[in-house]
Amino acid sequence: LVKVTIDGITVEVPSDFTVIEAAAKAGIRIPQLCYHPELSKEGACRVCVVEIVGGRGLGAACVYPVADGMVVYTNTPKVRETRKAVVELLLANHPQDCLFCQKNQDCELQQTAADLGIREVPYTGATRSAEKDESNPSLVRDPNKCILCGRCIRACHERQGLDVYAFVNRGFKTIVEPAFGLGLDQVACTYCGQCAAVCPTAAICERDDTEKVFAALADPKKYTIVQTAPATRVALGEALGLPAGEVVTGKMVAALRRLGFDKVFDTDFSADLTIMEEGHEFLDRVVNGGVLPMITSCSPGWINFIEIKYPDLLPHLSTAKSPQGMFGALAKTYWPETQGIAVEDIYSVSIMPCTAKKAECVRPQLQSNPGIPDVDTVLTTRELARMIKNAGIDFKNLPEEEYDSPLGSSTGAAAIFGVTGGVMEAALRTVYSVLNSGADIPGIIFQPVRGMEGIKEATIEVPVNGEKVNVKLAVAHTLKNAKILMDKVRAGKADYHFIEVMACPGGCIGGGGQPQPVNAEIRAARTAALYSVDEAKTLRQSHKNPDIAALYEKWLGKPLGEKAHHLLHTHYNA
Ligand code: HC1
Repeated sequence: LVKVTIDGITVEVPSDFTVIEAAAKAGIRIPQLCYHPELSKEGACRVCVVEIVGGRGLGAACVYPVADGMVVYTNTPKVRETRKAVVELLLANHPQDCLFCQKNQDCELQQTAADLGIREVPYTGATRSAEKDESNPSLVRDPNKCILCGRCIRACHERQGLDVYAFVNRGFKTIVEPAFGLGLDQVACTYCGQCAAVCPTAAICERDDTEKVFAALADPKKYTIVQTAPATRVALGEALGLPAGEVVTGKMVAALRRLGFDKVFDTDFSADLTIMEEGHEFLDRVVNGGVLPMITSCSPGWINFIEIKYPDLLPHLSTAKSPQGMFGALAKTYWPETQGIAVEDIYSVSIMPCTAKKAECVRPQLQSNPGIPDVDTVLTTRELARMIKNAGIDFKNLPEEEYDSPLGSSTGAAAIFGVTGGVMEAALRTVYSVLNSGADIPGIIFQPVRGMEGIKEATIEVPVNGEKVNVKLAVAHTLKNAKILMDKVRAGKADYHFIEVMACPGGCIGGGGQPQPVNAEIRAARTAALYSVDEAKTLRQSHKNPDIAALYEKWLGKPLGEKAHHLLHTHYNA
Protein backbone atom coordinates (compact mmCIF):
# COMPACT_ATOMS: atom_id res chain seq x y z
CA LEU A 1 0.00 0.00 0.00
CA VAL A 2 1.04 3.61 -0.57
CA LYS A 3 -0.16 6.85 1.03
CA VAL A 4 -1.54 9.54 -1.27
CA THR A 5 -2.96 12.91 -0.25
CA ILE A 6 -5.70 14.22 -2.52
CA ASP A 7 -7.21 17.64 -1.83
CA GLY A 8 -5.94 17.31 1.76
CA ILE A 9 -7.41 13.83 2.30
CA THR A 10 -4.86 11.08 2.86
CA VAL A 11 -5.75 7.58 1.71
CA GLU A 12 -3.87 4.29 1.61
CA VAL A 13 -4.25 2.49 -1.69
CA PRO A 14 -2.58 -0.40 -3.54
CA SER A 15 0.58 0.65 -5.33
CA ASP A 16 -0.87 -0.27 -8.74
CA PHE A 17 -3.73 2.25 -8.43
CA THR A 18 -3.92 5.32 -10.60
CA VAL A 19 -4.81 8.74 -9.22
CA ILE A 20 -8.45 8.47 -10.36
CA GLU A 21 -8.89 5.24 -8.37
CA ALA A 22 -7.22 6.73 -5.30
CA ALA A 23 -9.47 9.80 -5.57
CA ALA A 24 -12.55 7.57 -5.72
CA LYS A 25 -11.35 5.97 -2.49
CA ALA A 26 -11.06 9.45 -0.96
CA GLY A 27 -14.65 10.18 -2.03
CA ILE A 28 -13.59 12.57 -4.78
CA ARG A 29 -15.07 12.11 -8.21
CA ILE A 30 -12.86 13.34 -11.01
CA PRO A 31 -14.70 13.98 -14.31
CA GLN A 32 -14.05 11.20 -16.79
CA LEU A 33 -14.99 10.33 -20.36
CA CYS A 34 -12.53 7.84 -21.83
CA TYR A 35 -12.01 6.20 -18.44
CA HIS A 36 -14.33 3.34 -17.52
CA PRO A 37 -13.68 1.49 -14.27
CA GLU A 38 -14.16 -1.93 -15.89
CA LEU A 39 -12.01 -1.37 -18.98
CA SER A 40 -8.30 -0.84 -19.51
CA LYS A 41 -7.06 2.71 -19.18
CA GLU A 42 -6.49 4.86 -22.24
CA GLY A 43 -5.67 8.41 -21.11
CA ALA A 44 -7.19 9.75 -24.31
CA CYS A 45 -9.66 12.50 -23.45
CA ARG A 46 -7.65 14.42 -20.78
CA VAL A 47 -10.81 15.58 -19.04
CA CYS A 48 -9.54 14.01 -15.81
CA VAL A 49 -6.47 16.23 -15.51
CA VAL A 50 -5.21 17.01 -12.01
CA GLU A 51 -2.24 18.87 -10.52
CA ILE A 52 0.45 16.60 -9.12
CA VAL A 53 2.77 18.44 -6.73
CA GLY A 54 6.30 18.10 -8.03
CA GLY A 55 5.05 16.49 -11.25
CA ARG A 56 5.51 17.80 -14.76
CA GLY A 57 2.46 20.03 -15.11
CA LEU A 58 -1.01 18.52 -15.28
CA GLY A 59 -1.46 14.74 -15.40
CA ALA A 60 -4.33 12.58 -16.62
CA ALA A 61 -5.60 11.01 -13.37
CA CYS A 62 -6.91 7.88 -15.07
CA VAL A 63 -3.45 6.76 -16.14
CA TYR A 64 -1.18 8.56 -13.66
CA PRO A 65 0.21 5.96 -11.23
CA VAL A 66 0.17 6.70 -7.52
CA ALA A 67 3.40 6.92 -5.52
CA ASP A 68 4.03 6.94 -1.80
CA GLY A 69 3.76 10.48 -0.41
CA MET A 70 2.17 11.87 -3.58
CA VAL A 71 0.18 15.09 -3.17
CA VAL A 72 -2.59 15.81 -5.70
CA TYR A 73 -5.01 18.69 -6.23
CA THR A 74 -8.12 18.01 -8.31
CA ASN A 75 -9.95 21.32 -8.09
CA THR A 76 -7.57 24.23 -8.73
CA PRO A 77 -8.30 27.13 -11.15
CA LYS A 78 -5.76 25.67 -13.58
CA VAL A 79 -7.40 22.23 -13.45
CA ARG A 80 -10.92 23.64 -13.90
CA GLU A 81 -9.85 25.86 -16.78
CA THR A 82 -8.10 23.02 -18.57
CA ARG A 83 -10.97 20.57 -18.17
CA LYS A 84 -13.37 23.19 -19.46
CA ALA A 85 -11.20 23.85 -22.52
CA VAL A 86 -10.96 20.10 -23.21
CA VAL A 87 -14.74 19.68 -23.15
CA GLU A 88 -15.33 22.90 -25.13
CA LEU A 89 -13.06 21.50 -27.84
CA LEU A 90 -15.01 18.22 -27.85
CA LEU A 91 -18.28 20.16 -28.13
CA ALA A 92 -16.91 22.24 -30.99
CA ASN A 93 -16.84 19.05 -33.06
CA HIS A 94 -20.08 17.58 -31.74
CA PRO A 95 -23.64 18.07 -33.02
CA GLN A 96 -25.48 20.62 -30.89
CA ASP A 97 -28.68 18.58 -30.87
CA CYS A 98 -28.87 17.64 -27.20
CA LEU A 99 -32.54 18.58 -26.88
CA PHE A 100 -33.64 15.93 -29.33
CA CYS A 101 -30.81 13.42 -29.03
CA GLN A 102 -31.69 9.85 -28.00
CA LYS A 103 -29.27 10.15 -25.07
CA ASN A 104 -30.63 13.50 -23.85
CA GLN A 105 -30.34 13.52 -20.04
CA ASP A 106 -28.49 10.23 -20.21
CA CYS A 107 -25.27 11.42 -21.83
CA GLU A 108 -21.96 11.60 -20.01
CA LEU A 109 -20.66 14.37 -22.28
CA GLN A 110 -23.77 16.47 -21.60
CA GLN A 111 -23.46 15.84 -17.87
CA THR A 112 -19.76 16.68 -17.84
CA ALA A 113 -20.38 19.92 -19.75
CA ALA A 114 -23.11 20.81 -17.27
CA ASP A 115 -20.93 19.97 -14.26
CA LEU A 116 -18.09 22.10 -15.63
CA GLY A 117 -20.43 25.05 -16.08
CA ILE A 118 -19.98 25.34 -19.82
CA ARG A 119 -22.37 27.94 -21.24
CA GLU A 120 -21.03 28.42 -24.74
CA VAL A 121 -18.63 26.87 -27.21
CA PRO A 122 -15.99 29.50 -27.97
CA TYR A 123 -14.42 27.58 -30.85
CA THR A 124 -15.71 27.39 -34.42
CA GLY A 125 -14.38 25.64 -37.48
CA ALA A 126 -14.73 22.40 -39.39
CA THR A 127 -16.88 19.63 -37.90
CA ARG A 128 -16.92 15.95 -38.66
CA SER A 129 -19.47 14.80 -41.19
CA ALA A 130 -19.80 11.04 -41.43
CA GLU A 131 -22.64 8.76 -42.40
CA LYS A 132 -24.78 7.01 -39.80
CA ASP A 133 -24.68 3.22 -39.83
CA GLU A 134 -28.26 1.94 -39.68
CA SER A 135 -27.45 -1.31 -41.46
CA ASN A 136 -28.85 -3.70 -38.85
CA PRO A 137 -31.88 -4.23 -36.61
CA SER A 138 -30.06 -3.76 -33.30
CA LEU A 139 -27.61 -0.88 -33.15
CA VAL A 140 -27.25 2.55 -34.74
CA ARG A 141 -23.83 4.17 -34.99
CA ASP A 142 -23.51 7.91 -35.46
CA PRO A 143 -19.80 8.72 -35.84
CA ASN A 144 -20.58 12.43 -35.62
CA LYS A 145 -21.41 11.96 -31.95
CA CYS A 146 -18.25 10.01 -31.24
CA ILE A 147 -15.73 11.69 -28.91
CA LEU A 148 -12.99 9.15 -29.68
CA CYS A 149 -12.86 7.86 -26.12
CA GLY A 150 -12.27 4.32 -27.39
CA ARG A 151 -14.50 2.66 -24.79
CA CYS A 152 -16.39 0.71 -27.49
CA ILE A 153 -13.12 -0.60 -28.93
CA ARG A 154 -11.98 -1.75 -25.51
CA ALA A 155 -15.35 -3.25 -24.47
CA CYS A 156 -15.58 -5.24 -27.69
CA HIS A 157 -12.01 -6.52 -27.38
CA GLU A 158 -11.70 -6.96 -23.62
CA ARG A 159 -15.19 -8.26 -22.77
CA GLN A 160 -16.17 -10.03 -25.91
CA GLY A 161 -12.89 -11.11 -27.47
CA LEU A 162 -13.96 -9.42 -30.70
CA ASP A 163 -12.46 -6.48 -32.55
CA VAL A 164 -15.34 -4.98 -34.42
CA TYR A 165 -14.11 -1.40 -33.99
CA ALA A 166 -10.80 0.40 -34.40
CA PHE A 167 -9.49 3.94 -34.71
CA VAL A 168 -8.79 4.77 -38.34
CA ASN A 169 -7.10 7.80 -39.95
CA ARG A 170 -5.12 10.42 -38.04
CA GLY A 171 -5.56 13.87 -36.56
CA PHE A 172 -8.86 15.63 -37.28
CA LYS A 173 -9.89 12.79 -39.60
CA THR A 174 -9.66 10.17 -36.85
CA ILE A 175 -12.82 8.11 -36.55
CA VAL A 176 -13.91 4.85 -34.90
CA GLU A 177 -15.37 2.33 -37.31
CA PRO A 178 -15.45 -1.33 -38.34
CA ALA A 179 -12.92 -2.58 -40.89
CA PHE A 180 -13.08 -0.84 -44.29
CA GLY A 181 -15.90 1.38 -43.03
CA LEU A 182 -18.36 -1.50 -43.42
CA GLY A 183 -21.75 -1.56 -41.70
CA LEU A 184 -22.11 -3.63 -38.55
CA ASP A 185 -24.16 -6.11 -40.59
CA GLN A 186 -21.09 -6.86 -42.71
CA VAL A 187 -18.59 -7.55 -39.94
CA ALA A 188 -18.25 -10.01 -37.05
CA CYS A 189 -20.63 -8.05 -34.80
CA THR A 190 -22.89 -10.11 -32.52
CA TYR A 191 -25.16 -7.11 -31.75
CA CYS A 192 -24.60 -7.76 -28.02
CA GLY A 193 -24.61 -4.00 -27.44
CA GLN A 194 -21.78 -3.93 -24.92
CA CYS A 195 -20.34 -1.07 -27.01
CA ALA A 196 -23.59 0.86 -26.55
CA ALA A 197 -23.58 0.02 -22.85
CA VAL A 198 -20.29 1.85 -22.33
CA CYS A 199 -20.61 4.61 -24.96
CA PRO A 200 -20.72 7.93 -23.07
CA THR A 201 -22.68 9.69 -25.85
CA ALA A 202 -25.17 8.67 -28.54
CA ALA A 203 -22.45 7.50 -30.92
CA ILE A 204 -23.69 3.91 -30.45
CA CYS A 205 -27.28 3.33 -29.37
CA GLU A 206 -29.98 0.72 -29.59
CA ARG A 207 -32.24 1.23 -32.64
CA ASP A 208 -35.21 3.13 -31.32
CA ASP A 209 -38.41 1.22 -32.15
CA THR A 210 -40.69 3.01 -29.73
CA GLU A 211 -42.68 4.86 -32.42
CA LYS A 212 -43.50 1.57 -34.17
CA VAL A 213 -44.97 0.26 -30.93
CA PHE A 214 -46.88 3.47 -30.17
CA ALA A 215 -48.38 3.17 -33.68
CA ALA A 216 -49.45 -0.44 -33.14
CA LEU A 217 -50.98 0.44 -29.77
CA ALA A 218 -52.99 3.22 -31.43
CA ASP A 219 -54.22 0.96 -34.25
CA PRO A 220 -57.73 -0.29 -33.32
CA LYS A 221 -57.32 -3.28 -35.64
CA LYS A 222 -54.31 -4.59 -33.75
CA TYR A 223 -54.51 -6.97 -30.80
CA THR A 224 -51.33 -6.18 -28.89
CA ILE A 225 -49.50 -8.75 -26.80
CA VAL A 226 -46.37 -8.01 -24.79
CA GLN A 227 -43.88 -10.31 -23.04
CA THR A 228 -41.28 -9.15 -20.50
CA ALA A 229 -37.85 -10.79 -20.12
CA PRO A 230 -36.66 -12.00 -16.71
CA ALA A 231 -33.92 -9.38 -16.30
CA THR A 232 -36.05 -6.34 -17.18
CA ARG A 233 -37.99 -6.36 -13.89
CA VAL A 234 -34.88 -5.77 -11.80
CA ALA A 235 -33.45 -2.94 -13.91
CA LEU A 236 -36.33 -0.91 -15.38
CA GLY A 237 -36.79 1.01 -12.13
CA GLU A 238 -33.26 2.44 -12.42
CA ALA A 239 -34.26 4.41 -15.50
CA LEU A 240 -37.34 5.73 -13.71
CA GLY A 241 -35.81 7.03 -10.50
CA LEU A 242 -35.77 3.88 -8.37
CA PRO A 243 -32.70 2.22 -6.84
CA ALA A 244 -30.70 -0.50 -8.62
CA GLY A 245 -32.06 -3.94 -7.96
CA GLU A 246 -35.57 -2.88 -7.00
CA VAL A 247 -38.01 -5.52 -8.21
CA VAL A 248 -40.62 -3.62 -10.25
CA THR A 249 -42.53 -6.51 -11.82
CA GLY A 250 -45.99 -5.36 -10.73
CA LYS A 251 -45.38 -1.72 -11.69
CA MET A 252 -44.00 -2.78 -15.08
CA VAL A 253 -47.14 -4.83 -15.74
CA ALA A 254 -49.32 -1.87 -14.69
CA ALA A 255 -47.34 0.51 -16.92
CA LEU A 256 -47.67 -1.80 -19.93
CA ARG A 257 -51.45 -1.94 -19.40
CA ARG A 258 -51.61 1.83 -19.19
CA LEU A 259 -49.63 2.07 -22.42
CA GLY A 260 -52.51 0.13 -23.96
CA PHE A 261 -51.41 -3.49 -24.41
CA ASP A 262 -54.33 -5.89 -24.67
CA LYS A 263 -52.47 -8.69 -22.93
CA VAL A 264 -49.44 -8.43 -20.66
CA PHE A 265 -47.66 -11.76 -20.52
CA ASP A 266 -44.30 -12.94 -19.27
CA THR A 267 -41.21 -14.34 -20.97
CA ASP A 268 -40.73 -16.19 -17.66
CA PHE A 269 -43.64 -18.44 -18.71
CA SER A 270 -41.76 -19.45 -21.84
CA ALA A 271 -38.51 -19.74 -19.88
CA ASP A 272 -40.28 -22.53 -17.97
CA LEU A 273 -41.31 -23.97 -21.32
CA THR A 274 -37.71 -23.74 -22.55
CA ILE A 275 -36.58 -25.80 -19.57
CA MET A 276 -39.14 -28.47 -20.45
CA GLU A 277 -37.86 -28.69 -24.02
CA GLU A 278 -34.15 -28.10 -23.40
CA GLY A 279 -34.10 -30.30 -20.29
CA HIS A 280 -35.67 -33.19 -22.17
CA GLU A 281 -33.37 -32.61 -25.11
CA PHE A 282 -30.41 -32.88 -22.74
CA LEU A 283 -31.77 -36.08 -21.21
CA ASP A 284 -32.32 -37.49 -24.68
CA ARG A 285 -28.76 -36.67 -25.72
CA VAL A 286 -27.28 -38.23 -22.56
CA VAL A 287 -29.40 -41.37 -22.64
CA ASN A 288 -29.33 -41.94 -26.40
CA GLY A 289 -25.79 -40.83 -27.17
CA GLY A 290 -26.46 -37.45 -28.82
CA VAL A 291 -23.93 -34.67 -29.41
CA LEU A 292 -22.34 -33.56 -26.14
CA PRO A 293 -21.61 -31.20 -24.58
CA MET A 294 -24.98 -29.66 -25.24
CA ILE A 295 -24.81 -25.87 -25.16
CA THR A 296 -27.61 -23.47 -24.25
CA SER A 297 -29.11 -21.43 -27.04
CA CYS A 298 -31.10 -18.59 -25.50
CA SER A 299 -28.64 -15.70 -25.61
CA PRO A 300 -28.82 -14.23 -29.14
CA GLY A 301 -25.44 -12.49 -28.96
CA TRP A 302 -23.95 -15.88 -28.17
CA ILE A 303 -25.83 -17.51 -31.08
CA ASN A 304 -24.51 -14.86 -33.48
CA PHE A 305 -21.02 -15.45 -32.08
CA ILE A 306 -21.00 -19.24 -32.49
CA GLU A 307 -22.44 -18.92 -35.99
CA ILE A 308 -19.68 -16.52 -36.98
CA LYS A 309 -16.70 -17.94 -35.08
CA TYR A 310 -17.40 -21.64 -34.41
CA PRO A 311 -19.85 -22.87 -37.10
CA ASP A 312 -18.34 -26.35 -36.77
CA LEU A 313 -19.71 -26.51 -33.21
CA LEU A 314 -23.34 -25.69 -34.12
CA PRO A 315 -24.49 -29.32 -33.59
CA HIS A 316 -23.66 -28.78 -29.91
CA LEU A 317 -26.29 -26.07 -29.55
CA SER A 318 -29.62 -27.02 -28.07
CA THR A 319 -32.23 -26.74 -30.82
CA ALA A 320 -34.67 -25.19 -28.33
CA LYS A 321 -35.69 -21.67 -29.32
CA SER A 322 -34.97 -18.96 -26.79
CA PRO A 323 -37.76 -18.11 -24.35
CA GLN A 324 -38.43 -15.00 -26.47
CA GLY A 325 -38.69 -17.23 -29.54
CA MET A 326 -40.94 -19.77 -27.82
CA PHE A 327 -43.23 -17.06 -26.50
CA GLY A 328 -43.40 -15.50 -29.95
CA ALA A 329 -44.43 -18.84 -31.43
CA LEU A 330 -47.26 -19.18 -28.90
CA ALA A 331 -48.32 -15.57 -29.48
CA LYS A 332 -48.83 -16.28 -33.18
CA THR A 333 -50.28 -19.81 -32.97
CA TYR A 334 -51.73 -20.93 -29.64
CA TRP A 335 -53.13 -17.55 -28.65
CA PRO A 336 -54.97 -16.59 -31.87
CA GLU A 337 -56.15 -20.19 -32.32
CA THR A 338 -57.63 -20.48 -28.83
CA GLN A 339 -59.01 -16.92 -28.74
CA GLY A 340 -60.43 -16.85 -32.25
CA ILE A 341 -58.26 -13.95 -33.42
CA ALA A 342 -56.77 -13.68 -36.93
CA VAL A 343 -53.03 -14.10 -36.69
CA GLU A 344 -52.52 -11.06 -38.95
CA ASP A 345 -54.23 -8.90 -36.32
CA ILE A 346 -51.84 -9.85 -33.55
CA TYR A 347 -48.96 -7.49 -32.84
CA SER A 348 -46.42 -9.11 -30.56
CA VAL A 349 -43.86 -7.05 -28.65
CA SER A 350 -41.14 -8.13 -26.28
CA ILE A 351 -39.35 -6.11 -23.64
CA MET A 352 -35.77 -7.33 -23.47
CA PRO A 353 -32.55 -6.30 -21.70
CA CYS A 354 -30.77 -7.08 -24.93
CA THR A 355 -30.03 -5.36 -28.25
CA ALA A 356 -29.30 -8.68 -30.01
CA LYS A 357 -32.91 -9.77 -29.40
CA LYS A 358 -33.91 -7.17 -32.02
CA ALA A 359 -31.89 -9.13 -34.56
CA GLU A 360 -33.14 -12.48 -33.25
CA CYS A 361 -36.78 -11.59 -33.92
CA VAL A 362 -36.19 -10.96 -37.63
CA ARG A 363 -34.65 -14.40 -38.23
CA PRO A 364 -36.80 -16.10 -40.88
CA GLN A 365 -36.59 -19.39 -38.94
CA LEU A 366 -38.54 -17.70 -36.13
CA GLN A 367 -41.77 -17.49 -38.13
CA SER A 368 -44.44 -19.98 -37.19
CA ASN A 369 -46.58 -18.63 -40.03
CA PRO A 370 -44.60 -18.07 -43.24
CA GLY A 371 -43.82 -14.38 -43.78
CA ILE A 372 -45.18 -13.33 -40.37
CA PRO A 373 -42.66 -12.72 -37.59
CA ASP A 374 -43.51 -14.32 -34.25
CA VAL A 375 -42.27 -11.22 -32.46
CA ASP A 376 -43.02 -8.02 -34.36
CA THR A 377 -40.90 -5.62 -32.31
CA VAL A 378 -38.35 -5.90 -29.53
CA LEU A 379 -37.93 -2.98 -27.18
CA THR A 380 -34.99 -2.77 -24.83
CA THR A 381 -35.50 -1.91 -21.15
CA ARG A 382 -34.22 1.59 -21.97
CA GLU A 383 -36.82 2.07 -24.70
CA LEU A 384 -39.65 0.92 -22.44
CA ALA A 385 -38.51 3.48 -19.85
CA ARG A 386 -38.67 6.18 -22.53
CA MET A 387 -42.19 5.12 -23.56
CA ILE A 388 -43.33 5.24 -19.94
CA LYS A 389 -41.95 8.77 -19.57
CA ASN A 390 -43.41 9.80 -22.94
CA ALA A 391 -46.87 8.60 -21.86
CA GLY A 392 -46.67 10.59 -18.62
CA ILE A 393 -47.05 7.51 -16.44
CA ASP A 394 -46.12 8.12 -12.80
CA PHE A 395 -44.14 4.90 -12.53
CA LYS A 396 -42.99 5.26 -8.94
CA ASN A 397 -46.56 5.55 -7.68
CA LEU A 398 -48.17 2.89 -9.87
CA PRO A 399 -50.03 0.12 -8.09
CA GLU A 400 -48.65 -3.39 -8.59
CA GLU A 401 -50.63 -5.47 -11.05
CA GLU A 402 -50.54 -9.15 -12.04
CA TYR A 403 -49.70 -10.61 -15.44
CA ASP A 404 -52.55 -11.89 -17.57
CA SER A 405 -53.29 -15.59 -17.53
CA PRO A 406 -52.27 -18.22 -18.53
CA LEU A 407 -49.12 -17.07 -20.36
CA GLY A 408 -48.08 -14.93 -17.42
CA SER A 409 -47.43 -17.56 -14.78
CA SER A 410 -43.93 -18.74 -13.94
CA THR A 411 -41.75 -20.51 -11.40
CA GLY A 412 -38.62 -19.32 -9.64
CA ALA A 413 -36.53 -21.32 -12.10
CA ALA A 414 -37.60 -18.98 -14.90
CA ALA A 415 -36.67 -15.85 -12.94
CA ILE A 416 -33.03 -16.86 -12.62
CA PHE A 417 -32.62 -17.19 -16.40
CA GLY A 418 -31.57 -13.56 -16.29
CA VAL A 419 -28.32 -14.17 -14.39
CA THR A 420 -25.23 -16.15 -15.36
CA GLY A 421 -25.63 -19.79 -14.29
CA GLY A 422 -29.38 -19.41 -14.05
CA VAL A 423 -30.40 -21.36 -17.13
CA MET A 424 -28.12 -24.19 -16.04
CA GLU A 425 -29.51 -24.15 -12.51
CA ALA A 426 -33.09 -24.03 -13.77
CA ALA A 427 -32.41 -26.97 -16.12
CA LEU A 428 -30.74 -28.98 -13.35
CA ARG A 429 -33.72 -28.54 -11.06
CA THR A 430 -35.89 -30.28 -13.65
CA VAL A 431 -33.37 -32.78 -15.06
CA TYR A 432 -32.35 -33.93 -11.57
CA SER A 433 -35.97 -34.41 -10.60
CA VAL A 434 -36.79 -36.41 -13.74
CA LEU A 435 -33.78 -38.70 -13.22
CA ASN A 436 -34.42 -39.11 -9.49
CA SER A 437 -38.05 -40.21 -9.63
CA GLY A 438 -39.34 -36.73 -8.90
CA ALA A 439 -37.00 -35.99 -5.98
CA ASP A 440 -35.90 -32.37 -5.70
CA ILE A 441 -32.29 -31.32 -6.03
CA PRO A 442 -31.15 -30.98 -2.37
CA GLY A 443 -31.92 -27.49 -1.14
CA ILE A 444 -33.37 -26.55 -4.57
CA ILE A 445 -30.51 -24.19 -5.34
CA PHE A 446 -27.27 -25.31 -6.96
CA GLN A 447 -24.60 -23.00 -5.58
CA PRO A 448 -21.61 -24.08 -7.76
CA VAL A 449 -23.06 -22.41 -10.87
CA ARG A 450 -23.75 -19.12 -9.05
CA GLY A 451 -21.40 -16.15 -8.83
CA MET A 452 -19.55 -13.79 -11.16
CA GLU A 453 -16.48 -15.83 -12.06
CA GLY A 454 -16.04 -15.76 -15.83
CA ILE A 455 -16.06 -19.54 -16.15
CA LYS A 456 -17.54 -21.87 -13.53
CA GLU A 457 -17.27 -25.63 -13.54
CA ALA A 458 -19.26 -28.12 -11.49
CA THR A 459 -20.19 -31.78 -11.30
CA ILE A 460 -23.46 -33.30 -10.21
CA GLU A 461 -24.16 -37.01 -9.70
CA VAL A 462 -27.34 -38.35 -11.30
CA PRO A 463 -28.60 -41.83 -12.21
CA VAL A 464 -28.53 -42.54 -15.95
CA ASN A 465 -29.70 -45.93 -17.28
CA GLY A 466 -29.42 -47.38 -13.77
CA GLU A 467 -25.87 -46.14 -13.20
CA LYS A 468 -24.58 -43.16 -11.22
CA VAL A 469 -23.08 -40.68 -13.67
CA ASN A 470 -21.07 -37.56 -12.84
CA VAL A 471 -22.60 -34.94 -15.09
CA LYS A 472 -20.00 -32.25 -15.80
CA LEU A 473 -21.14 -28.68 -16.25
CA ALA A 474 -19.57 -25.41 -17.34
CA VAL A 475 -20.99 -21.90 -17.32
CA ALA A 476 -19.49 -18.89 -19.10
CA HIS A 477 -20.55 -15.28 -19.37
CA THR A 478 -19.11 -12.78 -21.84
CA LEU A 479 -18.00 -13.96 -25.25
CA LYS A 480 -14.35 -13.75 -24.29
CA ASN A 481 -14.97 -16.52 -21.75
CA ALA A 482 -17.18 -18.43 -24.19
CA LYS A 483 -14.24 -18.42 -26.60
CA ILE A 484 -12.01 -20.10 -24.00
CA LEU A 485 -14.57 -22.89 -23.54
CA MET A 486 -15.24 -23.28 -27.26
CA ASP A 487 -11.54 -23.60 -28.03
CA LYS A 488 -11.44 -26.48 -25.53
CA VAL A 489 -14.51 -28.13 -27.07
CA ARG A 490 -13.10 -27.72 -30.57
CA ALA A 491 -9.79 -29.24 -29.49
CA GLY A 492 -11.60 -32.23 -27.96
CA LYS A 493 -10.24 -31.28 -24.53
CA ALA A 494 -13.60 -30.64 -22.84
CA ASP A 495 -15.40 -33.51 -21.17
CA TYR A 496 -18.42 -31.45 -20.15
CA HIS A 497 -21.94 -32.70 -20.69
CA PHE A 498 -23.71 -29.36 -20.55
CA ILE A 499 -22.50 -25.79 -21.08
CA GLU A 500 -24.35 -22.52 -20.48
CA VAL A 501 -23.18 -19.44 -22.32
CA MET A 502 -24.53 -15.91 -21.90
CA ALA A 503 -23.04 -13.15 -24.02
CA CYS A 504 -23.20 -10.32 -21.54
CA PRO A 505 -21.35 -9.73 -18.24
CA GLY A 506 -23.37 -11.31 -15.44
CA GLY A 507 -25.90 -12.66 -17.97
CA CYS A 508 -28.95 -10.71 -19.11
CA ILE A 509 -28.91 -8.49 -16.02
CA GLY A 510 -25.87 -6.88 -17.70
CA GLY A 511 -27.44 -6.87 -21.17
CA GLY A 512 -26.62 -4.22 -23.76
CA GLY A 513 -30.15 -2.77 -23.59
CA GLN A 514 -30.31 -2.24 -19.84
CA PRO A 515 -30.34 1.19 -18.16
CA GLN A 516 -26.98 2.93 -17.88
CA PRO A 517 -24.61 3.21 -16.14
CA VAL A 518 -23.83 -0.40 -15.25
CA ASN A 519 -21.05 -1.47 -12.92
CA ALA A 520 -20.24 -4.45 -10.70
CA GLU A 521 -22.29 -3.04 -7.83
CA ILE A 522 -25.37 -2.49 -10.00
CA ARG A 523 -25.03 -5.94 -11.56
CA ALA A 524 -24.78 -7.43 -8.05
CA ALA A 525 -27.96 -5.62 -6.98
CA ARG A 526 -29.86 -6.85 -10.06
CA THR A 527 -28.57 -10.39 -9.49
CA ALA A 528 -29.62 -10.44 -5.84
CA ALA A 529 -33.03 -9.15 -6.91
CA LEU A 530 -33.54 -12.00 -9.38
CA TYR A 531 -32.57 -14.56 -6.76
CA SER A 532 -35.07 -12.91 -4.42
CA VAL A 533 -37.80 -13.30 -7.06
CA ASP A 534 -36.94 -17.02 -7.20
CA GLU A 535 -36.97 -17.37 -3.41
CA ALA A 536 -40.33 -15.66 -3.12
CA LYS A 537 -42.02 -18.19 -5.43
CA THR A 538 -43.86 -21.18 -4.05
CA LEU A 539 -43.03 -23.14 -7.20
CA ARG A 540 -39.36 -23.10 -8.14
CA GLN A 541 -39.09 -25.83 -10.78
CA SER A 542 -40.29 -25.32 -14.32
CA HIS A 543 -42.00 -28.71 -14.58
CA LYS A 544 -44.20 -27.75 -11.62
CA ASN A 545 -45.75 -24.76 -13.41
CA PRO A 546 -49.41 -25.89 -13.71
CA ASP A 547 -50.09 -23.67 -16.73
CA ILE A 548 -47.16 -25.25 -18.56
CA ALA A 549 -48.49 -28.72 -17.72
CA ALA A 550 -51.95 -27.68 -18.96
CA LEU A 551 -50.51 -26.27 -22.18
CA TYR A 552 -48.82 -29.60 -22.95
CA GLU A 553 -51.91 -31.56 -21.99
CA LYS A 554 -54.46 -29.54 -23.89
CA TRP A 555 -52.61 -28.22 -26.91
CA LEU A 556 -48.91 -28.92 -27.29
CA GLY A 557 -48.60 -32.65 -26.68
CA LYS A 558 -45.42 -33.79 -24.97
CA PRO A 559 -41.94 -32.25 -24.67
CA LEU A 560 -39.97 -32.93 -27.88
CA GLY A 561 -43.22 -34.20 -29.45
CA GLU A 562 -44.16 -33.35 -33.03
CA LYS A 563 -45.97 -30.09 -32.36
CA ALA A 564 -43.38 -28.96 -29.80
CA HIS A 565 -40.61 -29.79 -32.24
CA HIS A 566 -42.26 -27.82 -35.02
CA LEU A 567 -43.06 -24.73 -32.91
CA LEU A 568 -40.42 -24.59 -30.20
CA HIS A 569 -37.23 -25.76 -31.86
CA THR A 570 -35.11 -24.15 -34.53
CA HIS A 571 -31.93 -24.41 -36.59
CA TYR A 572 -28.95 -22.09 -36.95
CA ASN A 573 -27.14 -20.37 -39.81
CA ALA A 574 -23.98 -22.29 -40.68
FE1 HC1 B 1 -32.43 -13.10 -21.38
FE2 HC1 B 1 -33.67 -15.19 -21.99
S1 HC1 B 1 -32.58 -14.91 -20.01
S2 HC1 B 1 -31.78 -14.52 -23.06
O1 HC1 B 1 -30.87 -12.70 -20.94
O2 HC1 B 1 -33.20 -17.03 -22.11
O3 HC1 B 1 -32.52 -10.87 -23.37
O4 HC1 B 1 -33.77 -11.41 -19.22
O5 HC1 B 1 -35.30 -12.86 -22.04
O6 HC1 B 1 -35.23 -15.27 -24.60
O7 HC1 B 1 -36.12 -15.94 -20.45
C1 HC1 B 1 -32.46 -11.66 -22.55
C2 HC1 B 1 -33.18 -11.99 -20.01
C3 HC1 B 1 -34.28 -13.41 -21.87
C4 HC1 B 1 -34.68 -15.31 -23.60
C5 HC1 B 1 -35.25 -15.66 -21.05
